[in-house]
Amino acid sequence: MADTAKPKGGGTAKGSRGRRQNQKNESPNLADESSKDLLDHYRRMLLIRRFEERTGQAYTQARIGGYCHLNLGEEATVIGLTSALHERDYLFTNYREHGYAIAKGMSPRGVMAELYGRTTGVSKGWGGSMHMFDTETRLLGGYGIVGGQLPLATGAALAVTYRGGDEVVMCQMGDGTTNIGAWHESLNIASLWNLPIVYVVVNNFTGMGTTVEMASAEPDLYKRGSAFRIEGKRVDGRDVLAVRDTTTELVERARSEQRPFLLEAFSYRMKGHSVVDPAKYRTQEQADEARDRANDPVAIFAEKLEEAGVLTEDTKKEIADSVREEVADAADFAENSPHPDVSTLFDYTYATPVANESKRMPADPVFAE
Ligand SMILES: Cc1ncc(C[n+]2csc(CCOP(=O)(O)OP(=O)(O)O)c2C)c(N)n1
Repeated sequence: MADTAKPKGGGTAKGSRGRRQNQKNESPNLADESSKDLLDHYRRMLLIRRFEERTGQAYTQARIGGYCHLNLGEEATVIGLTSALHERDYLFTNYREHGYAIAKGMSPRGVMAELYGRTTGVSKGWGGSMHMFDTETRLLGGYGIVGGQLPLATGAALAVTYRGGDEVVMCQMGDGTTNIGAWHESLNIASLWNLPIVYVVVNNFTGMGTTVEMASAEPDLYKRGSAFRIEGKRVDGRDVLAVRDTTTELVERARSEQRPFLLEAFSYRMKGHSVVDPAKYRTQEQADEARDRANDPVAIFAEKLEEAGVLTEDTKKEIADSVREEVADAADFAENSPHPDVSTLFDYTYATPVANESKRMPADPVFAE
């Protein structure tokens, strides 16, 4: 088990600061990287940032309904994790998944249209923010039940093994999810049955308003696989290249060794738990830390690229403009797409027809009786 970081301090902000200060990054040397790849990472991180800002705005304008959780502050984690996956690998996430959907290959148009609840959305408008799903890009949801994705992802890894495939399953979750029963059951089975799965805990230090230290007897979350003999690592989730490399190592080991692994990536949640959460439970110190430019993965990476001469002022502007256009186009596309007809409400509930499936609507007489 890699123990490169020793967080100090219990409590709240102190614990998270400890993690940040003690994490030793093995960030790759930029000179060994192709400029094209670096700029591509940067562009995709910026796309998620601007997409999520636009989503927040559209939500407050009542264009988007239901629950809505943003990846703001987690862009390096999202891009680093997904860069390590092959197209054929599967990804399961929690409800905070817009960025993952785009990073795994869904179009911003399809994701935005889903948020708007339109037929052109990736789940035909019936899923919304928490239920992006696409068999083609192999993002198999988006789950609103905390921990709901764990048994499903574990089952997918079993299916891969059963078929003799060489795909790997990645199962993303938040820190709070490591205290859910499904966590223990899933990791136990995955280890017993040698399943090719990487469980990824995105540690933003808070499950809604509850800090990791308040909820977890072992707050070093990457160690929590040890009860199941699952090797774990922690990485600085603000560093896209470090995340990519650590994840690649674990994904490829899962593939070649046919074993489960655990990765903890920490980064800051810039805003509240969901769009409607003003995060008043945070102390001023915690709020400042979350919004500190030194913890902003997009700003960190831009500075790094600028220093290395990879990102010039002109390129930065070009990227910013094209990202702005892409997000505006996605929002226009969503806005101008049709709403689904209510008669199709049950059409996509099951992959195959189910004999006794109820097709009754709440307004049907049978409900009124
Ligand atoms: C089984 C279940 N219990 C409670 C909730 C309500 N809930 C939604 S998100 C959340 C916090 C989860 O935190 P974490 O796993 O750290 O993910 P984060 O939102 O920080 O990304 C809770 C308790 C739920 N959706 N499902």
